[in-house]
Amino acid sequence: MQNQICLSFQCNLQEFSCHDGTCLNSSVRCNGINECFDGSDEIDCRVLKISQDSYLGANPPVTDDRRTIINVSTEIFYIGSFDPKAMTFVVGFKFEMFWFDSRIKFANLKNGTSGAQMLESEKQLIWIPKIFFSNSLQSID
Ligand SMILES: [Ca+2]
Repeated sequence: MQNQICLSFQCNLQEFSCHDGTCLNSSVRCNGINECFDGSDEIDCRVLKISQDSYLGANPPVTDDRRTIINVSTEIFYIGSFDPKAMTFVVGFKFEMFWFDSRIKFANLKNGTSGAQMLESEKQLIWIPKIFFSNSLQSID
């Protein structure tokens, strides 16, 4: 497949150039709606850019000293019942993990929930830390 790129010097930095040279606001690029006459604003809207030949999703990203750094944040927003006999308590919390994977590149990202989103099939390709709480009443994924 051959892609043709039409450069338009009429578009400003906040605009996207359709293949026919029409300038549209960049917010319409990869929003799921064909605004360009030729639909070029919805071409190649994938979010995840990895080399499927060299990226191994089973392997974590490592730093130069062969470590994988994962920053963890926990926010407890609810403390419920406490049963001292059973030695259990109920708590609601938000658990977030942050890490950097230099093997992954993203494109076509938008602020908020509009626009291109990473597909579930794309999420399956990347390495994500597996976390489990062995002493919880319910499994948490
Ligand atoms: Ca569009």
